[in-house]
Amino acid sequence: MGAGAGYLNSSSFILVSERTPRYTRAREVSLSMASECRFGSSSFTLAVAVLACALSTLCSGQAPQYPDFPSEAPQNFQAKTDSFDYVRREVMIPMRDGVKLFTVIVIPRGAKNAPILLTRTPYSAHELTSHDPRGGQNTDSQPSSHLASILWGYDNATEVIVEDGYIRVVQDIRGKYGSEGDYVMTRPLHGPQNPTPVDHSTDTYDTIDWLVKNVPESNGRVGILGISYDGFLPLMALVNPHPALKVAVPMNSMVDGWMGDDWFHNGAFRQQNMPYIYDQEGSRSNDVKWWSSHYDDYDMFMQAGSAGNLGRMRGLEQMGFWRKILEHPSYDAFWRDQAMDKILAEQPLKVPVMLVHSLWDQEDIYGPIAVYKAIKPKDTSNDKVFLVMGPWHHGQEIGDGSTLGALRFNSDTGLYFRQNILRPFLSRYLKDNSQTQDIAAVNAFETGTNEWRRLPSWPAGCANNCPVTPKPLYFRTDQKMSFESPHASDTAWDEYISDPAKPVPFRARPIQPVGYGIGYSWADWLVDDQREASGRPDVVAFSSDVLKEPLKISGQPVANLIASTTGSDSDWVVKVIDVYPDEVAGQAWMGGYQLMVSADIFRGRYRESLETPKAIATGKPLLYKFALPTANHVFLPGHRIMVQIQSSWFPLYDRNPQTFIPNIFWAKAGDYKKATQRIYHSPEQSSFIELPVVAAP
Ligand code: PG9
Repeated sequence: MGAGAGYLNSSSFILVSERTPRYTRAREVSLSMASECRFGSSSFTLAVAVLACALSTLCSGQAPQYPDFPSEAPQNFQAKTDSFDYVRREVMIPMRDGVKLFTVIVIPRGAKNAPILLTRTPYSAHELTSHDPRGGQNTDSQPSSHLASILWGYDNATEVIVEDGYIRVVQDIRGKYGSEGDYVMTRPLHGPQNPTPVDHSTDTYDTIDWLVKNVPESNGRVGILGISYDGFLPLMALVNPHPALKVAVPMNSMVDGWMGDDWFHNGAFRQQNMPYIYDQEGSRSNDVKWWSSHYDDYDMFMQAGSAGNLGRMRGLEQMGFWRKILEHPSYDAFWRDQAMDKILAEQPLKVPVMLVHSLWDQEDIYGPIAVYKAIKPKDTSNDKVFLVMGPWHHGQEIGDGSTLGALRFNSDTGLYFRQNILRPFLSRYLKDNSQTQDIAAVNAFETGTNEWRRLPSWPAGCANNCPVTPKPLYFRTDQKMSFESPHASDTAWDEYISDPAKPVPFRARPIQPVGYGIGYSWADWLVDDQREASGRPDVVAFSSDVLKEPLKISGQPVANLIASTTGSDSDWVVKVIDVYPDEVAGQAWMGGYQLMVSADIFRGRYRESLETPKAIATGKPLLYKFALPTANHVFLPGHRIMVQIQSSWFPLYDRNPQTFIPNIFWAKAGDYKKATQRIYHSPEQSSFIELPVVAAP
């Protein structure tokens, strides 16, 4: 269209001219669409033209100048689903405060007296019950007439649910997706952190109450299960549980956001979870998305400086949970009061629970074991608290568990869990007239030998309760390790320079954001080969001699570092590693592999108190003692034990500026300083890792 020529995009008027109420909208459209009424370049001509454009159809009140052409889409489409092997109901279940929660109920066709398996989620009940039979997990996926197909994926131990005839119920928690109400991240129980009378305990109670009264196909027994956030929710269900709740299976539960799950580990902030907060709180349906600005997350976080600054640059302070994180960098009442292990330690034990833990859980490696330690002592009849640990990443137990990264387990450990542990456990508590099933109190996969072990308790070295004894493995001169303590002739320390301008990457660059699905390897990072790190000048690596006998550890290794820094604050990362033989028959890629079996980070300012950070005395050897995640591992003959120490794990964890400042979220460029770090190993100042060594049966 040439300059000066005019045209009217009349379709915008015609479209809305059928019914009177739409005229209002038509007028708005006509004015806002002035740019589409192009008559000339001068503003006066344009104004006149726009007016003419607006009046020509609207003021005449004329009907459209063409025949009626009705929409082909039915007003209320009714799908013909009689051939489906399930019936789907979508309901809004009222809570005690009047808020209604969107709930999908999927019933095997013809079911009678069937138990209910409930999952509550912030991740879309619709999504969790609408998977594509081809394995897709996107909103455009095609539904299926088969229950087994729609329930594929996250949280759904599909074959157990389908083959055992459970009624599947998935509910959006308040404030997310189809549910009404306000969203609060892992909403705490009513109390100091939550002034309302409603929480996940009351919402679960109200939901179960409604379900047993309104789902006539059910036998009135309900089990709750879920992974991660959805694994935190079954823990909440155990607080004042509804009498119809007969069993809970919290898997990879988020339990304590500060000690060692999603937000911090021992005070070091997991900044790669900032996008999670953004997406989760930005909108009800996660439509507001964090954006990518660098292919390598290492560059994105370096460019921003501090996590606080990155949040500010991205508008994250609009999200309430981010503001709470900024205000609570230390282990104060905010975190302590909502730690689920501490809460459940105070509750009577009424409902049988199976806690499921992944030995390489890259998100919630602290929670399940912490809950086990808190509630097992109350299980005096030894029939209410069960523990499963498998060689999995976060949530892998509901998928294929044959491999993890480079590791091969000789069997599908996920399938084994579902068929031989989960299935009989659920059936025992949920089915009418079910036979008592023989389920071990602890089912623990032993990595290294790749065997499942049935154990009476945890930690227990073997079925007969072989003792587990803490045994110090000392750092020695020449970067050696031994069970013999240092000699007077040993050198007194090893040192390295930690430079916040070049933090140690936690995995090979370019570093991906946290993510699952095609192209993402985040889930596997805890089993990445640590060889690259062991060769860096800012990582110190101590190794044992080649083992002649197998050495089994069951439990949590404890780091006892005597270390000094020339800074006034410092992070200490300790990694216990299995070094494979130089060549491995049949698995060439494992030759010389350095596999982390237990590792964590500790922020030095919390050495004396987790609540009140304190500057570190510069240059002074001080003890840093902290427990590492649980392992159940056999170091085989021909392997070596290695321990690596470094002072950054970037960008998963934010950088410690190495200069003490009150709140690291607001560290300025000038606060980040190089420091010389020393690890002591003299007879007087001996650093060691206490290994939970199992005596041979
Ligand atoms: N690890 C995720 C999470 C749990 C709880 C809070 C925030 C994040 C998850 O996988 O659900």
